[in-house]
Amino acid sequence: MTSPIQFRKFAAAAATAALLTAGLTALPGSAQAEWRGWNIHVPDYPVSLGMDQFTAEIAEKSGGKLTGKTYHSGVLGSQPDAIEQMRLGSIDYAVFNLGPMGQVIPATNVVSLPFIFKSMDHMHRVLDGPVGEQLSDAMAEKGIVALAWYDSGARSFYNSKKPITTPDDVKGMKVRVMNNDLFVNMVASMGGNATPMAFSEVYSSIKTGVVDGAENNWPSYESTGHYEVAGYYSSTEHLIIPECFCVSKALWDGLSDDDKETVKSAARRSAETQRELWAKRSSASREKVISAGVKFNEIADKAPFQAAMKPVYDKFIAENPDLEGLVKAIQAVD
Ligand code: GTR
Repeated sequence: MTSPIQFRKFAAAAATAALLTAGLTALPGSAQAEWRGWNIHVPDYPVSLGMDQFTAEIAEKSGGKLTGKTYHSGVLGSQPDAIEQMRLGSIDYAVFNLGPMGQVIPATNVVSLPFIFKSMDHMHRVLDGPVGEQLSDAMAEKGIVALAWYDSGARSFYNSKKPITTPDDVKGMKVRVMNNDLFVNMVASMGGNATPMAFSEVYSSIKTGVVDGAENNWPSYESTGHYEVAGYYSSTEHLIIPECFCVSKALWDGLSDDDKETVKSAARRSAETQRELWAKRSSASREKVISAGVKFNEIADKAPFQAAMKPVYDKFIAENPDLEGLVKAIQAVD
C-alpha cells in the first residue's frame, strides 16, 4: 500500500516531471523545478562557496520552494557555451567572468580593456555606479540578469620559459587567452601569439607545449595546477575583470516580486562572502605556489606594459565608437 508520505513524494515528482515536460521552470506560488547552476571552478574555490551560500539561502528563505543545484568544476561545459545556454534558458544561474562575455555583449568589453581599472577598489566604485547599471542593462537586453559582482583579482602572465620583465619578453611567446578578440590583440600588441582556449584545456596545452603559458589571478593559477607546468609568474596585473552572479532573464521574469527579492539579496550576500574569501584565498594561493618552487617576479613599473596597450585601445575605439563614452566614464571615476 502507498503511504501518504510516499504518495506525496510521488505527486511532487510527477508535478516536477510535468513542469519539465512543459518546459517550465517556475509555477508561481508552488514548488518549482530545481534550478541548474553553472560554475567553472573546483568546489572549494571562493566563487563556488559563494554560490553554495546562495542556494542554501534561497532554499531556507523560501521554505524550500526555491532550490538550485550548482554544477561545479565546469561539468556543464565551457564559459562561452554556458553564456549561450543561459540566454536560451537551459542554465538558470551562474557566475561568469565578464572576459568571454564581450563576444556576445559588446558593451561588457570595456571592463576587459587592459589596465582600465586602477585597482580592485576602483573597479568596485565603477560597478557600484552608473557604469555598472549600463553594463547590467546591456546584459539584460541579451537575456542575462546581473544580480551581484564577484571579485576576480588581477590577472598576470605565467609561462614555462622565463620571467617576463618587459613587454619585449612576450615577443614570440604562445599564450592562452580567454575567448575574446580583445585578448588576442592585447598579446599581439607585445609581439606574442595568443590562442583563445577553454579553461579546462590550459593545463595539458602548457604541459605538451601547445602554448608556453597563460594569464590568470593567483587562485586560478593555483587551483588548476597550472603552476606545476608553468613555473614563472610575473606580476603584470594587466587585467582586473569582474565576475557577475547572473540569472537567466527567462527565470527572473517568471518570479514573483517576493521571490525576486529573496534571490537578489541572497546573490548580494553571497558576493560579500565571496569577496572576503577571495582576499584570503589570493594570499594563500600565492604562498602555496611560491613555496612549491614557482619563480615569481614583481614588476614595479607597469608603465611600459601600459604603453604597449595603446594599439588595443585605438583599435577598440575605432571599431566601437559608441563605447568610447563608457571607457571615458570609467577613466573619470576616481
Ligand atoms: C578565472 C575565472 C574564470 C575563467 C578563467 C579563465 O580567473 O574566474 O571564470 O574565466 O579565469 O581563464 O578562463
